[in-house]
Amino acid sequence: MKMKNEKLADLKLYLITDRKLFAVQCSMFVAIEAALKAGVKYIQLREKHLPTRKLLDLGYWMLELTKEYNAKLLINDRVDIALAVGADGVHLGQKSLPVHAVRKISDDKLLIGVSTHSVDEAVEAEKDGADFITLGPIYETPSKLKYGTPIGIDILTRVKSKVPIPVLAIGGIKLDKVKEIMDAGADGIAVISAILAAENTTKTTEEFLRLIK
Ligand code: TZP
Repeated sequence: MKMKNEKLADLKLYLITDRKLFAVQCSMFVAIEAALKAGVKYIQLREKHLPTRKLLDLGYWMLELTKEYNAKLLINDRVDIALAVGADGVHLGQKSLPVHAVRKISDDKLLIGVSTHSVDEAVEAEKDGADFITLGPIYETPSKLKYGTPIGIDILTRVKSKVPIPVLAIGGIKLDKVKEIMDAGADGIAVISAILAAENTTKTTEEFLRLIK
């Protein structure tokens, strides 16, 4: 456990995939590779509603890519896929298997992140043994309320005072918000569109990393 948390030191910028932002899948790989080249060290493969075998194939591809850049790959929700492809971890939602059950069936081999949306969920995830959490949506996201009502920035300070594991802010975060989020106590930032839909992926990723430090 201690080893795992030491390794989380470079969990500052967490890039989450969304194939729907791209007309073709290979463009998503190009953007992800550009972000990896620019220094992203944690990627979450979050592709909802893909048939299991397609997701498995995508998992293998993503693992090859992330390994090349010495980055970590977490799979959203699907512990079975994470174990099958040999990913570094799994990212659980509020309706996923709970952390303790994932630790049990994975023989404690996976890094475990949990999506949270309130102080109570954050405290619960930490108690259940999560390695880190995402907290949001902090702001409105491009896809509006699909991710829930924005919870605002002040909650970051409250969660940080109660939860010792890394807390990554998520939801509608663009470069101009990084400073206020880090000032509020976040350990890092999780993004989809700010990087994957950026005109210049490399520059945007580099700028995020610079501002987060
Ligand atoms: N969970 C809370 S907000 C969100 C997720 C997956 C979406 C974040 O996307 P974006 O484009 O960075 O706002």
